[in-house]
Amino acid sequence: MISNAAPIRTTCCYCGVGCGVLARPDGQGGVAITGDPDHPANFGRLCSKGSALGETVGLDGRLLTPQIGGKDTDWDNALSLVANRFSQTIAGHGPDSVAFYVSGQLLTEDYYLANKLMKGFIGSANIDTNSRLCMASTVAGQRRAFGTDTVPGNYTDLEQADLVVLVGSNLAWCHPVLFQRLSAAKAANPHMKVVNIDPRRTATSDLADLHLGIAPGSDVALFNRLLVEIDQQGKTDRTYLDAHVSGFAAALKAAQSDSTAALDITHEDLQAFLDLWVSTEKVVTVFSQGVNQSSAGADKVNAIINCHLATGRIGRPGMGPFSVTGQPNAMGGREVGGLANMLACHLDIENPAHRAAVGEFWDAPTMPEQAGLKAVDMFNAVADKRIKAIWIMCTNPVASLPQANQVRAALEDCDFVVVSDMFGTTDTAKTADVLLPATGWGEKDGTVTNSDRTISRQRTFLPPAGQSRHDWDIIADVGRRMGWQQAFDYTSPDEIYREHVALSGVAAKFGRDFDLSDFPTDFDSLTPRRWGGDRFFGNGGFYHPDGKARMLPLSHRPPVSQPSAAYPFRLNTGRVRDHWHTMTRSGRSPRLSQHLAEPFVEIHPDTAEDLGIKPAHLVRLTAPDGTCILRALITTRVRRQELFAPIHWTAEFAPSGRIDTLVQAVTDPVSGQPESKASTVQAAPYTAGFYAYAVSARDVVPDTAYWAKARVGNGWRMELAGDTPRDWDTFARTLFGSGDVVSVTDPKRGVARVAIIRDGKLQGALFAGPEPVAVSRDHLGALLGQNPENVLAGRPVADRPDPGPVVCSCFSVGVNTILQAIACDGLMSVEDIGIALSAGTNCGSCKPELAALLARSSVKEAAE
Ligand SMILES: Nc1nc2c(c(=O)[nH]1)N[C@H]1C(S)=C(S)[C@@H](COP(=O)(O)OP(=O)(O)OC[C@H]3O[C@@H](n4cnc5c(=O)[nH]c(N)nc54)[C@H](O)[C@@H]3O)O[C@H]1N2
Ligand SMILES: Nc1nc2c(c(=O)[nH]1)N[C@H]1C(S)=C(S)[C@@H](COP(=O)(O)OP(=O)(O)OC[C@H]3O[C@@H](n4cnc5c(=O)[nH]c(N)nc54)[C@H](O)[C@@H]3O)O[C@H]1N2
Ligand code: SF4
Ligand SMILES: [Mo]
Repeated sequence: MISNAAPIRTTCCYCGVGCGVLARPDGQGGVAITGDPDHPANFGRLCSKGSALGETVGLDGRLLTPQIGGKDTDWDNALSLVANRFSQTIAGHGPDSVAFYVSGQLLTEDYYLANKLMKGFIGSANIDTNSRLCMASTVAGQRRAFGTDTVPGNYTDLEQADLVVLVGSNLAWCHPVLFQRLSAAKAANPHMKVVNIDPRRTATSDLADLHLGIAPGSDVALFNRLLVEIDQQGKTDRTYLDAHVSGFAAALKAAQSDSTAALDITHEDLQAFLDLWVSTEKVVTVFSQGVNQSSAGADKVNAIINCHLATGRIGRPGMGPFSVTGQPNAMGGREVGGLANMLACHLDIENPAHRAAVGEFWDAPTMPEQAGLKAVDMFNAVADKRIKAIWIMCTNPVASLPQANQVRAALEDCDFVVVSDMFGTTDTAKTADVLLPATGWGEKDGTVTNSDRTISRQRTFLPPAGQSRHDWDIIADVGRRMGWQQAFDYTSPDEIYREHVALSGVAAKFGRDFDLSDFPTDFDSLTPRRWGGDRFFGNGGFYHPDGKARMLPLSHRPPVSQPSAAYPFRLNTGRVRDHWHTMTRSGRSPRLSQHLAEPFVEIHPDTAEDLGIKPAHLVRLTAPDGTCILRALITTRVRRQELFAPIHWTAEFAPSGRIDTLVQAVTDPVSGQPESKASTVQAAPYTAGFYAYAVSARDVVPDTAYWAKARVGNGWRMELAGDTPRDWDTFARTLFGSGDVVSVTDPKRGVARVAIIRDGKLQGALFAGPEPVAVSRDHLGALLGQNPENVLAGRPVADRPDPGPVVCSCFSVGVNTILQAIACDGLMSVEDIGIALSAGTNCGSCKPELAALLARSSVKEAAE
C-alpha cells in the first residue's frame, strides 16, 4: 500500500541531468516513483532508468555485513583493520604509499570527507576518481580557457538556442530528459536546427537535421576549420575579443595550418555545418564522452571553446559551450576537489596560499604540495607496489578502467584492498581484503550537483540495508581511528555540508567562482539551487589573473592506437539506453534488462561480409590484453572497419563481454583521461559448436564459453554458446535443478528443447541448436514459475501473437506489436503510437526508437 503522506523529495541517482524525484515509500521496502514537477532539471519528467528506480531499491544481492577475507565480521573489527593497515603502511612507506579511488556517484558530503582525510590528514594527494575516466578533459580544457572549471550556461540555453550541436554525445540515451527538453523545444521552434557529430549514427542522430559521421578523433580538425571559417566570414566579435580574450591570433594561425583531411566527410556536409554554425548567433555546442575520452580530449574541449570565444557566443541566453556531465555528482566531486590535481572549492593544490588557507581551515597537520596520481597511473602504481594499500569507494574499476585484466591482477596482488560498495559480488569486490557495506540511493542523505550547477538534495526514505553505513560515516570513523578524533567528529551529513559551504567562502576570497556563501545553512531548507547564478562570462570576468579567457593554438592529433595488420579494427565503446555502467543496479531491474539483454558489437555490413560474420552470430574481439565474445549487430550505423560495443557487461552478467579488457590504457597528456573510444582490435567470427537460449527460475553460472544473463520477472534469461554440444537433458538438470524433464531432441540436426517442471511449475527451459535459436524470448521468460503448457513450442500459440523484443520498457511493448499497429492501424506519428499502445507515454525514453520504426515503415511502404 502506498502511503498518503507527503512524498519525499529527492534526486535521481543516475545521470548528470539530476532530475528531481518524488518517492512514496509503501512501508514494506518498496516505493512508488514519479518525477518532481517542481524540479528545474526535469519539471516532472523521468526517463526509463528514473522511472524504474523503485525496482532497484530491494535487498536482492545487497552486501549486508562487513567482511574480512570473504567472512562476515563486525564494523569494529573491519574498521580497526582498515585504520591500522593504512596507518602502518604510511608509517613504513610514507603517505604516498596509500591511495583512495572514489567516484562521481558519491554524495558531496562523502566526497568532501574522503578528500579531507587524504589531502589534509594522511598528507598525500593520491585521491582520484572515476571522473578521471569521465570529465577530466573538460576540467582541464575549462581551466585552460577560463582559469577555472566553470560550466558557463544552463539547461534553458538548449531550449533558447537556434542551433544545438551535439558533439560526441548520445543525449537521447545518456541524458534522456535533457534530450526530451531539446526535442520539445525543437518541435516548438521551427527555426531550430540540431547537428550531431559522432562517427556512428545513434538515437540522437535521428533528431538531427545534419549528422556528421566524422572519423574517430578528428574533432579538433573540425573545430579548427570552423574557427577559420568564422574568421573568413567576418564573424569574429572584435569587441569581445579585445576586452576579454587573449590568444586569438595564435589560435587562428594554428587552425589555418591544420587540415580537414582527417575528417573523412563530404565537402557538402562540412560546408553545411560551417555555414549553419557561423550564421547562427544563438548556438550551443554540447559535448560529452566522444570529446572527453580521447588522447586529444582537452584539445577537443578547447577547440570548441575557441569558436565560442572568437564569436563572443558565451554566457548569454541560448549560447555557449556546454559540457554535459555523466554521473549524478560529477560536478560535486570537482567542487570538493576530488581529483588528484585539485584542492577543494576550485582552489589549486600547487598554489602555496591556497594550500595554506585550506590547511588552516581544516586545522590539518600536513598538506601535499603536489598533485597525486591520476587513475591510470594510480593503478600502475598498485601494480608495481608503490601503492601498498588502496580504498575503492563507489566505483568498479576492474570493469571500467582500461586494460581491465591488468587492473584486476594488480588488485589481486596488492597488499591491502578495501572496497566500499552496496554489493559484494562486483568484479572489484572480488579482489577486496575488506568489504564494507555502504548504504545506497534511498537510504542516503546529502547533496549532488548536476550538469548545470544546480545543487539538489538526495533524501532518505528507506532504512539502511542490513548493517550498511553511509560512506561519510565510514570515512569519518576511519579518520577518528587513525587518530584525528576532532577533525572527523561528525554525526550527520549536514555538519559536513555546512563546513563545505564555509570553505567555499574562504575560496571565494581568492576570487574563485565557486562560492556557496549565500546557500542556506539549514540542510532541510535547501531547495534545488544553481550556484554562481544563471550564467558566467557574458561580460568576461574570467578567472585567469588578467581576467581574460585564453584561446589555445591547437592541431589535430589522431588517436594513439593506429590500426595495424595484427589489430586492424577501431573499437569505439559507450552506453545503451536502459543500463547504468557496470549494471550493479540496472541489472537487477527486469524492466531495464529487456531493452538490450546481452552484450553486442555493431559492425558495418561490408566489414561483416569481409570477415564472414552473419547476423546474430558471435564475434570474437582480441586485443593485446584481452578477448571478448559478443553478439554481432550488423548495421550501417557504424563506419566500415569501425566497431562499437557497450561498456555495461561484467563477469557478473556476461564474462566474455568485459569490454575494458580490450581497451588500451592510452591517456590524454593534459588531463590524464583514457582514450576509451579509440582502441584497436582484431575481429573474427566465433565458430560456435552450439547456440542456446535458456530461461531459469534460479540464478546460475553456466560453464559455457559464452553466456549472458538478464533479469526477467520470475528469474533469468540467458544466451549461451560453446564449442561442443552437450547432453542436453543432463545440462538442463545441472542448470535448473531437479524436476520432471520434458524434452524433444533431434540429435541428427543437433537441435534440442528441454524443460524442467517441478510441482507443475516451470523451473527452466533450454533451446539449443547449431545456429542462433529463433524462439520468443519474452514469451519464455514470462512462463517461469507458471504452469507451462506448450512450453516447448518456444513461442505463443497462434491466438497470442509474439510481441517481439521490448522497445517501451515502461509498458513492455514489443517491436512486433508496434510495427503491426503502424501497418494495420495506419499510425503516422509517435503520438499516434502512444494513443494506440501507450508506448512512449510514460518516460518517453523510447520515443527516438518509435520514430525510427515509423521511418522504417514509411521507407518500406514507399519502396513497395
Ligand atoms: N543510459 C545510460 N545513461 C548514462 C550512463 C549510462 O551508463 N547509461 N552513464 C552516464 C555517464 S557517467 C556518462 S559519462 C554519460 C556519457 O554520455 P555520452 O557521452 O553521450 O555517451 P557514450 O555512449 O559514452 O558516448 C557518446 C558518443 O561518443 C561517440 N564518439 C566516439 N568517438 C568519438 C569521436 O572521436 N568524436 C565524436 N564527436 N564522437 C565520438 C560514440 O560513438 C558515442 O555515440 O552518460 C551518462 N548517462
Ligand atoms: N571503455 C569504456 N570504459 C569506460 C567508459 C567508456 O565510455 N568506455 N566510461 C567511463 C565513465 S565516463 C565512467 S563514469 C565509468 C563508470 O564506471 P564505474 O564507476 O566503475 O561504474 P559503476 O557501475 O557506476 O560503479 C559504481 C559502483 O558503486 C556502487 N555503489 C552505488 N551506490 C553506492 C554508494 O552510495 N556507495 C558506495 N560505496 N557504492 C555505491 C555500485 O554498486 C557499483 O559497484 O566507466 C568508465 N569506463
Ligand atoms: S535523465 Fe533519467 S537517469 Fe538522468 S537524472 Fe533524469 S531520470 Fe535519472
Ligand atoms: Mo561518466
